[in-house]
Amino acid sequence: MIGLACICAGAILLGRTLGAGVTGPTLTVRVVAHQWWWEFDYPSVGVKTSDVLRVPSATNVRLELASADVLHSFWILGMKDAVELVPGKTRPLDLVVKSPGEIYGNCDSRCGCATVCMRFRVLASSPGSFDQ
Ligand SMILES: [Cu+2]
Repeated sequence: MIGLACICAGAILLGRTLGAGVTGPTLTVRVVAHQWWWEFDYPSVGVKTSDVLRVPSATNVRLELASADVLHSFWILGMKDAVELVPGKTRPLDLVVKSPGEIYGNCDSRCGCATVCMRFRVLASSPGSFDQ
């Protein structure tokens, strides 16, 4: 099941139905929540980052959300509801950041750190800059 969320401030679009001009996923990122950090794995390029999700803007990015240990949740500023992450299950979520910029994200479940230590940033750059 693909999580659904809202459009906020024209910055992000999440959900099953994509906006006009946006095609299917062109980049897949495995997102794994750990106590208490985020792992972002880009298998197509063999790169992993922690606590920073880098994406090209105006591009459909498929996030494969998972938890490595306990119950977490994935939320980005602008999403109506967080996506609950249950250990052992993977949940896909399509993300389109419409324009370059920075958005904050968080885990808002009670995984043991009262959300303070599971913040992350989404850094969107133009597709040309992202490829470099
Ligand atoms: Cu958490």
